[in-house]
Amino acid sequence: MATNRTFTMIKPDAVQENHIGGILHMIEEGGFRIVELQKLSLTSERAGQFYAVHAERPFYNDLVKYMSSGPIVAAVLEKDNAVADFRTLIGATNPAQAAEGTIRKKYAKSIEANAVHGSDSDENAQIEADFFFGK
Ligand code: IDP
Ligand code: MG
Repeated sequence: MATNRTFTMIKPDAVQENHIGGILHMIEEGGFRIVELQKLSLTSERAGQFYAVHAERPFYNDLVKYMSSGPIVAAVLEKDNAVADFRTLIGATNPAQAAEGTIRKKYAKSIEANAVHGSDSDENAQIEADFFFGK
């Protein structure tokens, strides 16, 4: 995958509260094209695999429980400089520190239930997109 793609999830809290449309609107308004899109639920096993990089962190078990607590929306997005620009659009991990105009500022409820995921590198964007949409 080239540097013009990133991967996102709309997390269970945001799906539960009917923010799929609002978040996809902000994504499109931000100049991203949605190239893959799927609503699905993660088992705790799959959520654990996705976040395996955080397995040693104190919040890992809660994170896996949360991410498997209800449906999510997974998507692949395309834009020049997609990874960095999408991190800017979503804002800081902790919504208390997220800038005005960001998705997390508007929709996140807590540092855990923070509405959206965004890949942190081109390499991880490819791995994460393949995790959901790979053949
Ligand atoms: P990111 O999603 O902004 O890249 P990461 O540090 O990669 O943040 O953490 C992955 C996810 O784990 C976060 O989006 C959030 O849901 C959760 N998380 C991160 N830090 C904490 C914490 O200190 N307490 C609880 N959950 C956390
Ligand atoms: Mg991360």
